[in-house]
Amino acid sequence: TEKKNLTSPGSEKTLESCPETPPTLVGPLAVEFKKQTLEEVREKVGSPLQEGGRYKPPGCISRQKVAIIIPFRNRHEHLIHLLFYLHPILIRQQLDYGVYVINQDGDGVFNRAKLLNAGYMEALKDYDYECFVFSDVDLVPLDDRNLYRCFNQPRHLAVGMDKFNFHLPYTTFFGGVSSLSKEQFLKVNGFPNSYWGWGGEDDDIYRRIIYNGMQVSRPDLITGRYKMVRHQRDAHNEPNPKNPGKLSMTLQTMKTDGINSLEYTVKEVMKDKLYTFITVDIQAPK
Ligand code: UD2
Ligand code: MN
Repeated sequence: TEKKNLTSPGSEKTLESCPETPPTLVGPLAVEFKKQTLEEVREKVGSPLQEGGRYKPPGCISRQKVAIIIPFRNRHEHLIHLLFYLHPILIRQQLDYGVYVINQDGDGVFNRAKLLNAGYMEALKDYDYECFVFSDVDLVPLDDRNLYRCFNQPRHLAVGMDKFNFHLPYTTFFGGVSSLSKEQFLKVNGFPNSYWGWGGEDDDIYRRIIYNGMQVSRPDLITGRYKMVRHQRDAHNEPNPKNPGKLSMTLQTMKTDGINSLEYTVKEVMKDKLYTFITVDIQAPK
């Protein structure tokens, strides 16, 4: 165990690195989506947090600095459910973390992957994050042993969703929740920016990972269970018939379409106790 000496003026304290396996995990969780307000969630789970949805364990030095990136538009009810369950889990996992909700401005076509790229950039303006967990707003983990951190290989966390009968829908599936270290993310040039509307972007980054000589790591099917808040397809996020065909070009396009070609503008940054809410204009087609 590494010992770090923190000698800031006035305090002399030796903090050890947090244990490899967090000691206070409870395993399987009971999750129910009850109606509650953001204010109620702030009161129930907000007290250990710093403004902006930030936390670090008080008694030890966290093993990783993790940014949770959530692509978002008009899903406030889902966000409340997620924050209510996720914060206590991340706290038990002893992470040094921040929660970033990346809100697409306007009502043009939605683009999950481009929002995730913008979230990566914005989180790094805030803090020296070394790991990025990309999570749909509607996916709540059902087991706190599913660690929201980074691994030797890019990780797919949402392996057993209730809507897929707690199984992978197909073996190369990478949707829902995933984590990449900064290094892994840059190696694949991030997500593609050019997948507008629903579908394909998760398969594109899966290919990027494989094409760059990496593999996907996963938790087992018990630890990796998730519950999705049930929903209809949103307006302005129709399945895009152009997206699946783009996958045959990923080997070429990944070099130029990604974090190295990302363009967007920040419209607003709002810090709440439970999250940092960043509204971005990603130049969506109408
Ligand atoms: C699947 C994948 C998802 C992504 C998507 C295809 C699962 C659980 N997840 O999700 O990772 O690959 O297919 O694009 O299988 N969102 C908004 N507002 C909108 C539209 C989308 O906030 O108007 C965000 C939100 O975080 C949502 C995510 O985008 O969870 C994915 O959209 P979805 O939930 O409609 O798609 P779904 O469940 O088929
Ligand atoms: Mn969904």
